[in-house]
Amino acid sequence: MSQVFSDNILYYSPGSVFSNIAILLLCEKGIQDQFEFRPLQMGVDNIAPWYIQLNPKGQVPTLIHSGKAIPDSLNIARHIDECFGISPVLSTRDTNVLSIVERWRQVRVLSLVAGKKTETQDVNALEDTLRESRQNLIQNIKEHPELEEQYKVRLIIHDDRTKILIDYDTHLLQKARLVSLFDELEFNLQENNGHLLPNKTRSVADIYVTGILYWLISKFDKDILKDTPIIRSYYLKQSSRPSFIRAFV
Ligand SMILES: N[C@@H](CCC(=O)N[C@@H](CS)C(=O)NCC(=O)O)C(=O)O
Repeated sequence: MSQVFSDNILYYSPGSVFSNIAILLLCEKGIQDQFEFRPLQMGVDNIAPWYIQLNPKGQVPTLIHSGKAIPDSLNIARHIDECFGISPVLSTRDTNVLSIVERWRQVRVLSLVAGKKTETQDVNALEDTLRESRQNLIQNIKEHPELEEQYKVRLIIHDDRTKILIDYDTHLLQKARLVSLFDELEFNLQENNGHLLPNKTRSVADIYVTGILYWLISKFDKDILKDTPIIRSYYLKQSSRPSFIRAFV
């Protein structure tokens, strides 16, 4: 893909967890029609110089609003909450809300589906592919010395992603994190009468939890909520909201 200039764009990758969250955010605010949704070819577009300039991490999503690049789903949430004052307000600076968001963002769901799932799993081919894409990044630095700083940021992300994909202990850690998050969520929803927060307000935390549950159900385990009835009923409620239906159905 080559860059075509436009003022309002969402760069995303269909089906990726944080892209889903960005889409859900725009739909929650009812502003999805104001943005052109542009899918990226991952592995190609996201490390191309034009994109690295917009988002040095080379990740999706990136929102372009009035020509300004806003990388990262939480920055996008804050930006649209502040720029589009229309309700619902997503409380993107509330510390209780942010602590839930950060705990859910910490689970590297990629490791659950595409990571090294057993000690003996052969990941040689994957390692070769990842080594090759690292070489491509280094080549990009040589060809675009003016973007060296940005590409160094991408290299760190690349190395972290490699660990997520080929390290068995990382896979076990992510699984354990997910189990403890589910326990905590089931408990909190019960305590708060079906809400994430004691004050029962809806917030950006609901967007993250719903978006991540949706991703886990569609890509990891469709029965993941079978032993957590309170989470299941929370998810059913969230996924029948008009914003969710606009985003994914
Ligand atoms: N903190 C970022 C994380 C974004 C992220 O991890 N994006 C993934 C897809 S869900 C990505 O672009 N991965 C591709 C890559 O790094 O090559 C956010 O919340 O937007």
